[in-house]
Amino acid sequence: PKVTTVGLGYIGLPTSALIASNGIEVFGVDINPEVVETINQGKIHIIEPDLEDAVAQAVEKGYLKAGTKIKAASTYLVVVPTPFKGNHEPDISYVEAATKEIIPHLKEGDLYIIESTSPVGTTEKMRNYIYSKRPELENKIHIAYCPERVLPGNVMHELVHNDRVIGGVDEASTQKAIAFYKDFVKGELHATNARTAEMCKLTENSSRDVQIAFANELSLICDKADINVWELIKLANKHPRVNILQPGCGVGGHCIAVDPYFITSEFPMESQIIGKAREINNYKSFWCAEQIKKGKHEFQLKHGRKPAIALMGLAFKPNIDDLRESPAKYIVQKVLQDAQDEDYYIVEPNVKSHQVFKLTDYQEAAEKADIVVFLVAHKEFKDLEISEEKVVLDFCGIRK
Ligand code: SAJ
Repeated sequence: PKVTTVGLGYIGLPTSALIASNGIEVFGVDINPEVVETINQGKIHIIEPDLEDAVAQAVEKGYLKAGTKIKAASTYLVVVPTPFKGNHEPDISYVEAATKEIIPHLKEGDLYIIESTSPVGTTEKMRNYIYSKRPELENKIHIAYCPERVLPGNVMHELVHNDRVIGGVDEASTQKAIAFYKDFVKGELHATNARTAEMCKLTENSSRDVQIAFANELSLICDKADINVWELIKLANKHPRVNILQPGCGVGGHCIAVDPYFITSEFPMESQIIGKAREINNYKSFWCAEQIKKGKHEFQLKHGRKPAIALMGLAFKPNIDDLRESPAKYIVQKVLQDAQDEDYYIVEPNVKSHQVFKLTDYQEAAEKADIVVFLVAHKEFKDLEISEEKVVLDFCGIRK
């Protein structure tokens, strides 16, 4: 193959399929043999619009193959997860493990790129690691960092059209990596150094986290001040230089709620706002669960019976089926922990069934419940009819 990709997840697989669809031979590596087998059959193990077609075609034409062991290529892409450990410390062990396996295959002129979200300095660390094992290759290979920036649900489009930030450990590496991405990216390719590119990825997601925290903080203030936060934000945004995001039931997903910790863990004294934003967004989920509890008690006091409660939405954001790292799911779990034999209807229209939660159709749930809690602004909930006597707790602004 020309390109070996290590990691066939939410980014690695679409990226491999895209490169292969440009007539470049790609070998994708994943530690999971089931994933490898699925892909070699031209199928996919994740849900992402247009991905299945791209993989099926690339496999059929012979440009994309998968395996569990790395094959020699001229370009290596590291697209493995970088989670955090217990104390919100970034864990780069998958990047290290992938690099370790790539090292024996490297030869003069090769290009090694990390795409995984990484703490500042990771690419330089990997360069030092590579050269410690292969000193004869020093300055004879190219090493760069180029973060992915695609939005789940729109990956196949954004991979092609988004701008990319590309930072090599030296100028030659930057240029070599730019030449590589030019073949399949239509967005602009911006040259920088590796440290800046690493920080840029962390900055993008931290910026969004901070902005959402601002909206969430406003929602808490407005709740006390008896002001409709959605109307407030809409009006404030009429100002030409104000653009406030939407409050919600917390921030989830695998990026925005994670990446800021890659900054705060390394620069705890300096990253005051970034750290506080994480706290506010986490607190918002806790607060929502408390509000549901409060609503439940108030209902019981007023009606002398326990309410039936509909919990609408489990996904980490609207109109997707991804429940991982979801604040809505956290809230549902928390509410169920405190359950005192009320009836609960749990709703997630994007998922057929769930291992833990018994799911109810959204219309049926809204009909049967006394309290309807909107956690995620799924399109199905928008025009749902809810009779007036019901209590509505809208944490995602769908009924605004
Ligand atoms: N959210 C709000 N209010 C808003 C917008 C979002 O509460 O106004 C919440 C969502 O409900 C969700 C979370 O934030 O729980 C994150 O959702 P998102 O749509 O903002 O972002 P992700 O996590 O799906 O993807 C992000 C994107 N980054 C930015 O927009 C800066 C994407 O471009 C990145 O590639 C991706 O992270 C990643 O992989 O890092």
